[in-house]
Amino acid sequence: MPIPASAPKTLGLKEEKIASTVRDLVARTPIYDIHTHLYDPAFGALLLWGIDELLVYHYLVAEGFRHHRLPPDRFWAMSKTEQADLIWQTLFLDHSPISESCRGVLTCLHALGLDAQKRDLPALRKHFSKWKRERFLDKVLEVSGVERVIMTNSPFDDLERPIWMRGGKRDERFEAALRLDPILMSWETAVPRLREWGFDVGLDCSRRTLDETRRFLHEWIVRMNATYLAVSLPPSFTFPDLKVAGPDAIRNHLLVEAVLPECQEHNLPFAMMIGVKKLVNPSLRLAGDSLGRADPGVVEQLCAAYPNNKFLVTMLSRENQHEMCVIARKFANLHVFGCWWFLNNPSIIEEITRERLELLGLSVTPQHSDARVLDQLLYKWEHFRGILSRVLTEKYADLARAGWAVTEEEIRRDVQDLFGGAFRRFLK
Ligand code: RAT
Ligand code: ZN
Repeated sequence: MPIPASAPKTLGLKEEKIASTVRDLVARTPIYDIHTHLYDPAFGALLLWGIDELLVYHYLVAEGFRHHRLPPDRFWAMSKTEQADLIWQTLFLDHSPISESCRGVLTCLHALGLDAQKRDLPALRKHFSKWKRERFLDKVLEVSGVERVIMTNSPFDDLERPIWMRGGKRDERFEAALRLDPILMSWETAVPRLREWGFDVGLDCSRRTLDETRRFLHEWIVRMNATYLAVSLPPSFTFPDLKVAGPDAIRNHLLVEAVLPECQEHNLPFAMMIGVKKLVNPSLRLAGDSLGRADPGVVEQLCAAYPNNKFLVTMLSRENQHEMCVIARKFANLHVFGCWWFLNNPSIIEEITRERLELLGLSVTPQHSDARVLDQLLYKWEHFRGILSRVLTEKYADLARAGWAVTEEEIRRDVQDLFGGAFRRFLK
């Protein structure tokens, strides 16, 4: 249907201008990347970057095994360079690199002005060896248009913990998210560590244990200046009655009597990343996780039962996305974010982004990068920008046909919301 003659002419953009304006604003609006596995450079070698790290990204490792069929222990015994060589050979030279993770490597190289066309891995390595970490960081943030990133930080990580304990200057572009998997997913492994660090906790759910867990959380929230607390949960995650004993009982006590009160006290959201089946193939290590359909009803229950808490939620199963959107319509204390992990593929991102915009308008954070290697910011966001531009253009064109022509200023505001503005408002 053409735009009706009555559509406001002076105020809004003409249909043919919408696409280029959206593309331009989506390309230029700075991004607040709310979930990554990147580190502030103060964390030294924990901040991964460069071609070999890109090639041994666990998404690619998993794909490599489908072709080379090397026994996993032989693969893990290889050096990082050898692993990268094998993945390059298998996924880029023996076959065309059309999977999203492979294409991602090429987008990164392209964005850095490197010529992958020659298929010369040693030459690519040589190029990366010229960079110093800090300069490379500035370059990647500049080219990717990312202005701030939120890390994933665990006090239980033996490499990370001493750096936090030492303190020191932080790069303001990196914020912390306090990750609680050991506390909520394997309390029996957390207890001895917490005791070793001077917290009087036990395997029970005594008042003392809960208070001491809160004291631990409080210390780390302050130490990290955390932006939110987070956990990744299995598809089986439920929220049974606290009085019912069972394997989930401790988790639920810790959740509602330690984590949620502590979040509330600091006015911080609790992020639940739901749907991971850990290590279905342990021999693949980090690449060995899978997913399962979860029950979004658990989010509904928590949002209703704890109206003074804020919840950030992303779900791993494609089948859970629609239900999640409907739940978010009911609870303003819920903010949906990202196309996580196995969903981070163009066809699925496009579908989910449309679904979210149609059900939730602009009150979502449609994407996060989950980058583990700094360079990946270049591809994860570039690929998303293309999709978002397409979807937004279509939505604004639909509005124009309904007699509502958007202005450039309105598009700018909306894109800012999707790239972090809505999240910032949710935090307040
Ligand atoms: O996407 C990933 O890299 C996964 O391995 C996970 O880290 C996941 O994103 C998570 O945060 O648990
Ligand atoms: Zn992640």
